[in-house]
Amino acid sequence: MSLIEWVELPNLGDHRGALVVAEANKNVPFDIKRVYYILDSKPDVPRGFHAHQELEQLAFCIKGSCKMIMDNGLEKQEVIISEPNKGLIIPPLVWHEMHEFSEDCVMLVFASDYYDENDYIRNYEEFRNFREAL
Ligand code: T46
Repeated sequence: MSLIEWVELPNLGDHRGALVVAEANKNVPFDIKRVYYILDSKPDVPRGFHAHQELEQLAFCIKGSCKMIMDNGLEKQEVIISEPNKGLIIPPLVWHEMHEFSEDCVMLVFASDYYDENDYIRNYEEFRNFREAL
């Protein structure tokens, strides 16, 4: 599977404006158990710096943009998330970092499970070891 995978949601907008629809197990490729959003971020204050053991996520910038660094331990790529209906899949066991948030950025994330701090690997060395042990 490619490190960078996008999901495009249908925009059913009309002259009144945009209307974007996300449906679990249909255009979102998992059961959505949690939704969170990130806003009021600072351009020079990065976030993330972890991988998940099992959690699957889909992240959109429904307003503004940010740069996402994705690293599976073998390959590292960076992408800009900037379209309200084009989300980036954050699969398990991918170290991810968010940088360069625009002032107006609103990031919306769909997650396949409830919050569980035990699912996070927040140390890069530990992440590398975890991957190598697979
Ligand atoms: C991710 C990236 C894209 C909760 O209590 N419940 C939650 O659902 C979330 C998401 C966070 N928290 C707590 C955990 C921390 O004490 O809120 C605090 C800030 O979370 P964190 O430092 O993990 O935030 P980010 O922006 O570094 O990472 C977040 C998500 O946590 C993470 O799963 O993949 O966004």
